[in-house]
Amino acid sequence: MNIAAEPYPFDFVPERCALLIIDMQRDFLEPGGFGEMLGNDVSQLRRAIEPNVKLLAAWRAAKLRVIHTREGHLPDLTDLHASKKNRGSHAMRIGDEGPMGRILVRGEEGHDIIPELYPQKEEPVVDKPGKGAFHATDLHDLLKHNGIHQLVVTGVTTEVCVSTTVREANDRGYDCLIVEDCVASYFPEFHKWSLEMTKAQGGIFGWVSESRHLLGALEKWSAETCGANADNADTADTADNAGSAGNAANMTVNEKGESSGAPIC
Ligand code: TIU
Repeated sequence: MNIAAEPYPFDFVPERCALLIIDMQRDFLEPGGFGEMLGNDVSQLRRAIEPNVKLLAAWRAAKLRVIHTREGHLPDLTDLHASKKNRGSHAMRIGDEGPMGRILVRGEEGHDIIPELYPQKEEPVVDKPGKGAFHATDLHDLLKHNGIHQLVVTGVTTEVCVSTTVREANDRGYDCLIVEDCVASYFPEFHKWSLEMTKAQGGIFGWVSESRHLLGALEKWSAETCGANADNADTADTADNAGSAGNAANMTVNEKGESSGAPIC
């Protein structure tokens, strides 16, 4: 299924595609967190919340794979190298006590995902110590085991963790599409140029599109697949249909959140 995108249409294969939501954490989006501590205006990021809420709802309704990431460190900071800890000249550093708990530390309030986009229990959450979601995580294995080779990427910030992750994914063989209105930066110019860089040179790192195109495609996919499922349900007692693999009624999501086949409508 083709989705309008730049530099050219994206060949969306829903059952092979995950929605990867990068670091929509309180530390970055709410006052008092790491983002603000770095001197940034967090309101710049908040415009991406609503489009993400809509896209996530549609993705969930289509029963497709969703993965969330969080940037942060172990409470003893053994996974925080000195270079990251000491960078800049801030009064507060990663691991220090802030208004939402210890800054960018796993298990603290500020480290968690904002309530609007809170993960459901079957949705994996990848905790990452770096900017890229592949560095020092099991994301690549998780995707391989679930048959995923395309990523629709949203989250914050466009030029830091989103862009780093897309570049890592590109080098590992994934086709990535960044959803322009679902990513955001503290710096509008960096956001703009980061997207330009992604799609330059024939899509050197991937594709850029808008959530409305994804929403349309998801609606079409759900209607087609659920239509097929309804047909199967009508004839489910015939020998030809009983137990057939790969049909629309065949999608399962197990307790580990692993899915297979097509959506349950
Ligand atoms: N500072 C900044 O723009 N971003 C980060 O530190 N992390 C993410 O982008 N997630």
